[in-house]
Amino acid sequence: MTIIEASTFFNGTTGSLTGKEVVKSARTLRDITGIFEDQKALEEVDLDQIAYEVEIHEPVKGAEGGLLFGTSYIHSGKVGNEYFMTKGHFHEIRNRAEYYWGIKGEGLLLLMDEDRKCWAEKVSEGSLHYIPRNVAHRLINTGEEILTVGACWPSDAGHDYGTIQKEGFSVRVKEIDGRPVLQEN
Ligand code: S6P
Ligand code: ZN
Repeated sequence: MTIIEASTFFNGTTGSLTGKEVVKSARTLRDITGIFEDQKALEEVDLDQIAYEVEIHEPVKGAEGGLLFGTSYIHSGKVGNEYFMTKGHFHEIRNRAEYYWGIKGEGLLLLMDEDRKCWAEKVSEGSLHYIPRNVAHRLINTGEEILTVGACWPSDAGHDYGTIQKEGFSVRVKEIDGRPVLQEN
């Protein structure tokens, strides 16, 4: 019998994942232009800047019964008065839940059920968020530093981006008088 060295590392302070089976991706503003309301404001920003990055420890692909573990880094910024945010998605297998937890920065987790009822939870260092089954989720950086959020979800959950692309969330988060405000979409 042997003792095996760990091959993947998670830095709890920065959220950083390194080592084996870690997959990294990034989305620029150009990749997500459609999610912002103020299309005119998009002409005034650098579309090639990164809106968010994701690191995922992916020991399994799509298999039922597995888990995935990731860190999302949402950059700070706005398009018009709308904050940088993730595309947002339902899980393709709708009944798959997910955990999020705040690691660094300030933001909101916008949630929407299948009846399009929306609510939001404040995300900050140490906050824990249970995303129930059948609930779409989007992270929004309302602060001035990078919003870093951990996640763990079933490996077969998948992403349904199409529904949000078509119908959006029923609520938008905008900065009004220097504060985040929820507005009906
Ligand atoms: C996956 C989990 C996160 C998001 C990430 C980016 O189920 O919820 O890893 O994928 O925060 O967001 P999005 O909406 O672009 O996938
Ligand atoms: Zn998810």
